[in-house]
Order: sequence, then C-alpha cells, then structure tokens
Amino acid sequence: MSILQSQDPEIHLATLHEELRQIHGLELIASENYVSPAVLDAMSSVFTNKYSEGYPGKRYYGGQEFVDVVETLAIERAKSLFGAKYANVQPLSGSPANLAVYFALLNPGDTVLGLALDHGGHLSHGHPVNASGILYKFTQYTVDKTTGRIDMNQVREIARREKPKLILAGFSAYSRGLDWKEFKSIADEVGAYTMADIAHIAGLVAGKAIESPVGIFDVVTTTTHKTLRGPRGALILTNSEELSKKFDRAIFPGMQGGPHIPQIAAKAVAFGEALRPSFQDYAKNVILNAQRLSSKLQEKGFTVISGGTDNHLLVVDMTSKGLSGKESERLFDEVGISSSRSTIPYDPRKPLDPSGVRLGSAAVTTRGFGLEQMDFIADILDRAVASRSDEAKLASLKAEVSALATGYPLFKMA
Ligand code: DSN
Repeated sequence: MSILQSQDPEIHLATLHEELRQIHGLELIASENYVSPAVLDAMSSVFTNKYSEGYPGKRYYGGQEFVDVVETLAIERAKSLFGAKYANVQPLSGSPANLAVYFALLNPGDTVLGLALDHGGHLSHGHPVNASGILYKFTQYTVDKTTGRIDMNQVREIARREKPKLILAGFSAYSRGLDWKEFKSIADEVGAYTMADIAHIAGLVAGKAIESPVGIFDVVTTTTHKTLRGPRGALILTNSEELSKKFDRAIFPGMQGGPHIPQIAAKAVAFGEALRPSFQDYAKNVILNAQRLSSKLQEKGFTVISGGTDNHLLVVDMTSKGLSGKESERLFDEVGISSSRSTIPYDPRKPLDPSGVRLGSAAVTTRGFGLEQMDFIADILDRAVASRSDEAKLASLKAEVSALATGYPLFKMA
C-alpha cells in the first residue's frame, strides 16, 4: 500500500481511476500526451518545498545551489533543443507565457494581429473574454472559406491597414503549416514584432519534422506538455539578448512569484528526451499517423477541414455525419476515445456545441501506435457514429478499444 493510499484514500482512488481510464482508453485530444516515467518522477520531488524567486545565480532566497543546477540544465537543454540563444523556463503554462510576452513588448491598448479563435487560434490570442483581448487591441485574421487555410494576402492587407505592434502566428486547432518567413516579411514591412506560439507543434519542431520559427521570429512561446511530451508548463525562446531581458523581467517580478522547480526539473528531463535521435522518429510518426487518420476518415465520408493535415491534428466537421461537436465528443467518450469539440471556420453553431471535433495523434503515437492502429481508430469512430443509438453496440466497441489500448503501455520507451 502506498503512503498516499493509506493517508488519503479518496485522492488515491481518484488517481488510480484516472490511471485506469488512461490505460483502457485512447487519447485523441490534440493537446495531450503521455509523459515518461522519468518526467513523472522529476515532478514529485522535494524541490516542491523550495522558494526560488529570481534566476540562477540571482535569487532572493538562500539554499539555491541545487535549484540552480536544475534550472540551468533546463535552460541549456531548451536552448540546444530549439537552437535558441535565450530561454526562460519558468512560465507556469502557455497563457501566462503569452501574457508575459505581451506585457514585455506592448503597452495596454496596443494593436496585435492574431488568428481568430474560431478559425483555430487560442483564447490568449486576443479573445474578448481573455486578459489578452481586454488589455490589448487585437485584430484578427481568419482562414479562407474555401481552402480552410490562412491566406497570407489577407494577413498582409490587415497588417498594412491596422499597423499592429506585434504579429502573432500560432494556433490551437489549425492543421496546416505556417509560412514563418512570410509572416516575418509582413511584420518587417509594418514595423511589428513577430511572436510564434508553437504550443501545439513544439515537439514536431524539436523533432525537426516541422520548420522552426526560432531565428526567424523575435520570440517563440510554447507549452511543454503537448507534442513536446513534457510536464505541464511553458517556455519563452528568443535570440535577442535585449528581448530576453524584457521577457525575464516580465515573468519575474512582472507576473509570477516563485518558480515551480519540480516542473522545471521535469521540463529538463523532457528536453533531454527530446534531444535523443529517437524523438525525431516520434515526431515523424506523429504526422504520418495524423495524416493516416485524416485520410481514412475522409474515405468513410467525414469532412476534414482543409482536406487534411501537415501536423499532429485534424478538425473534423461532424455535421457531415449528422452530429454536433458536443454530441460527437460524448459519443466517442462512450467508446473510450477522448476528443475535444471544436469550432470549425465560419461555424454556424455556438462554441459550447460547435460543429467539429479536434483529433490528434501525439498521445497514441507515444504508446507505439502506427498506421494499422490509426486505421482501427478511424474504423471505431465510424462504427460509433453508425451505432450511436445502440447502447449494446457502443459497449462492445468500448471493449474493442480497451482490448487494443491495454496492449500498449502509456509510454513506450524508444
Ligand atoms: N487547451 C489547449 C488546447 O487544447 O489546445 C490550449 O491551451
């Protein structure tokens, strides 16, 4: 019996149930992944007892000799993984990292150009209910109605008209590549900073399967827990010494207090894993798996936004099968497959019950899934839709999912 089990059976039981849910089900939420046992281990250390405001060598508390080792390793590994000159590994998550960049570069009311949330952007990219949209004047570009892709002519036209101080490229639900150099040339034309939020694709960039904006853009933010397969958290990268000082000050003392050292230790472990050559195979396979799922679903009559994917995710218009996004998310949950409802571009439905679901391949690829298993997933999703009012059939599909899933550990060491 573990210490947690004997001391707090309620929390232990919930944790155990979650572990079983993950083992028996399949994770297709595009922003999720399974971390390695070493990353998990690093997160549960005595570093949680420690306050460490400041940065390595410049702290406001004593007793930092081992904290500094950890944070320095995390910084050095992040820099070498992404080929960046400066890295701040303290952001608690993606939204605070983005806000810190705005705080560092902008004054309240300044204009920013970013991708609209319902076209694949993110809340922290200027949605009116988010601090980003309340404090700054966001103006948004969209995807083209016919192609489902970002139209760089539109980006240039809006940038010329609105003269933003910052141009933001990045997304939560966009399955196509971004032309970093074209964004940069537009920003140069209007005198704007460039910021890439690569939260979703960071692992694919680190694994060299997608071109990196580092060295092209002024600043790159990312979470560490999506395709990058680390603990929950974020980082900020830049090649500019001047900007790096601004970002450091924006994180501390600007926005955050004591950094979460166990998370930083776990980030260092995850960056170490991503530096191994095998991570490049992982990144490649994530994309191949997403592309396979996308083409198999289209063969079965599902409409995939933009007709496919260049990364780890796809957005499926479920109205092509007579279901809303919320109904689909619930249906897939019933067969043990987690997904997330998603708006589609120009969605006639409301965000709480939009038309689409977003699916991703990062987590199942970590389990060791290949093309054959992606075909199985497409087949199960299709059969779930066809059997949506038949409880017995759905229960038998759930058993099929569990039989396959339990054959694969949550994390397969490459
Ligand atoms: N919630 C994350 C996602 O699902 O994309 C982004 O913050």
